[in-house]
Amino acid sequence: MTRSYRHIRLDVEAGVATLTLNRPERLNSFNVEMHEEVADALAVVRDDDATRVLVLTGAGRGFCAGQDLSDRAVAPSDTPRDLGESIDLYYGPLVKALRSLPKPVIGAVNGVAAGAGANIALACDVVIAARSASFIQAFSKIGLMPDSAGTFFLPQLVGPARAMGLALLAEKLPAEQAEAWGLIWRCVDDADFAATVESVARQLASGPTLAYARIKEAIYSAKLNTLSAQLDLERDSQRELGYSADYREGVAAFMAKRAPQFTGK
Ligand code: LHQ
Repeated sequence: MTRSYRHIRLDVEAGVATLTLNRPERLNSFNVEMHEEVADALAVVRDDDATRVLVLTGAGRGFCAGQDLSDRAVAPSDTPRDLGESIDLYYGPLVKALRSLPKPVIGAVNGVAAGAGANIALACDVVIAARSASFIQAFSKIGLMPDSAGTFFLPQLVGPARAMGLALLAEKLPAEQAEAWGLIWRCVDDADFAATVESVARQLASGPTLAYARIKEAIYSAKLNTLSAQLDLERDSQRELGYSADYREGVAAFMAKRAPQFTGK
């Protein structure tokens, strides 16, 4: 199934939805229309039970250069702009939608990820970057600060010292370094990038989707919870998963020494 949009593509095949940001001439930077299209596509992916993993990627040589700085909605002009509005309406909901999607999201970072584009990549659950890709907290170069939860993700992922350096100095962090610092899951050679993303997507699309949803929820709650609250959350989720068809299948397959056939239910 392919859904037609103007600035993105949504292709769904064998349980894998691929959302491609598709404004390559502007390094897939966001304008209002693209935000609206992405929000629509994410709702489609969320509501379709047959879709069990989302891959977010970019067309052309970039992943996403953040906000389209020429977009009239945010470009500085004689009339003051309320940038908070754009965050309230678009960037915040986008980050929350990716995090709360009850299925795994792969950030397939094919090229440069800058500004909000870098943090949208970090909002994905598993980030795989091509070796030629890079991450730039470009905000301070234009007099802004990281948004799209950059100030939340960065210190958690790489610690406050590196988070601060990345945000203040706005230097390009090559994918290889991003992997070494623990910012992303994996950096792979450009020649292997597409095959690696596809193989991880297929693995996740044939996995226990309900368990993945609970894993996401638990890992993302951990930072804010006490040990006791986290143990309670794990108990409640494990209880729910214990009733799932995939648990039954997983154990049956283990006992029979065969590969499990998970249905995501
Ligand atoms: C672009 C952009 C772009 C428009 C490349 N816009 N055209 C939230 C709330 C509200 C308001 C403000 O922002 C935010 C969040 C944010 O994301 S703020 C941060 C916005 N992003 C940036 O500041 C990054 C700007 N881009 C760059 O620094 C460079 O383009 C990078 C480092 C990403 C890539 O550099 P190069 O590989 O040298 O490519 P390039 O600069 O030549 O870009 C290629 C084309 O894409 C070029 O157009 P042209 O017509 O000259 O070929 C750029 O103008 C265009 N482009 N980013 N964000």
